[in-house]
Amino acid sequence: MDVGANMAVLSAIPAPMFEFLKKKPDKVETKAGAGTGFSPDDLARAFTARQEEKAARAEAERKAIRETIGSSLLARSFGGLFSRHPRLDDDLLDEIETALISADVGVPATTALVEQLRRRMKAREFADTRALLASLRIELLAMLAPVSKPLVIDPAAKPFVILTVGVNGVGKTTTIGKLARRFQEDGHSLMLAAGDTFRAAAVEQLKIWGERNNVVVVSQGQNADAASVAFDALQSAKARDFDILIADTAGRLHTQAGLMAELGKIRRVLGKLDAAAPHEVLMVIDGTTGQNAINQLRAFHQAVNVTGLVVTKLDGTAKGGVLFALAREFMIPIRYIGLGEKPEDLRVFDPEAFVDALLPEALGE
Ligand SMILES: Nc1nc2c(ncn2[C@@H]2O[C@H](COP(=O)(O)OP(=O)(O)OP(=O)(O)O)[C@@H](O)[C@H]2O)c(=O)[nH]1
Ligand SMILES: [Mg+2]
Repeated sequence: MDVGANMAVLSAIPAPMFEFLKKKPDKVETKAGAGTGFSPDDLARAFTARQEEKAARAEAERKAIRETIGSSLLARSFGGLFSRHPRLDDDLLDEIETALISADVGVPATTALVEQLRRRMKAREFADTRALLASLRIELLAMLAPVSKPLVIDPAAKPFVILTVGVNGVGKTTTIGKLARRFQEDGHSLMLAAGDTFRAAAVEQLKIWGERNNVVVVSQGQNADAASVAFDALQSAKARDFDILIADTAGRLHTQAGLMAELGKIRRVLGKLDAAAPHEVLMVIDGTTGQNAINQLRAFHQAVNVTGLVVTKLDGTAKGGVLFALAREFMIPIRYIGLGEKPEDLRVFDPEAFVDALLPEALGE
């Protein structure tokens, strides 16, 4: 694993925002702002600024997805398809099938998609290839719609506990750094638990970063019991009133029964302190894994009841289609996608931007 890359992500997290509200109020306090030290105007301006900032960020997320996925190998394999096959015939359908299979959409999902298109083509429902493309886009979107549920931090959960799990090297620790940046930008206080106790470097990298960025990291050194680290961290986060606790765990193969059972123990131990914890079990999946991702998710889901997914490394792969296969098989929300190694390269999953990038509406023209 690459400690250096993780450190780059972790150390690039900016100071918390909300500087505006930290400034001394320059107006006389009135009734509506009484007790807060801010006038209604101050609060209204801060609210508007916050809304604008959120809208700008959502647009930036969609743009990043369109640009990165749009230039990926996957999108390129769809790219020439309609110009090479301007006619509605079986050749076009065969090409679509090949493109979907090579993108790792998986055989069951691909067959369902293509057979549906074939039926409608034979029934002369499509006037031209553009109409067929439009229908394919709708079908792809429909597959992703059920898993489009962004992670919402419940303010009533104090702290909101996120347990990250996944096989080795998929991007768990990097994702935690990216998430920490996001949550800080949203004004949340957070604590991290260095639950990867297998490697000294894993604990160290979180500790060093925590010191630099003023984020508390709970650890117990190498070979400590991961469940006991999680327990201590939750106890401490509760006592100190943190909004969010993110627990890292060591990577493990989904076939290693003992290690998978350990994840169940971490889960149970957290539940002793807060019956609702962990509030999110976030499984990180390497988007380049291919169909094996299905087996991984099945095993992790069985062990710890996964509630959300992050699919990483979708930059520069032709295999992003695994998202469709995962969605079809499990319907577990895909919270974020990883589009690179930089801190900002974790994006809220937006199915429309994703399908738009893979199959632009203009492709059939
Ligand atoms: N290109 C690309 N690389 C990524 C992405 N996410 C993570 N990586 C890289 O993947 C490598 C492994 O990331 P880690 O965060 O260490 O993965 P991990 O799951 O914590 O690994 P273990 O703790 O060893 O199981 C690092 O080099 C990361 O920079 C992504 O979205 N895109
Ligand atoms: Mg790690």
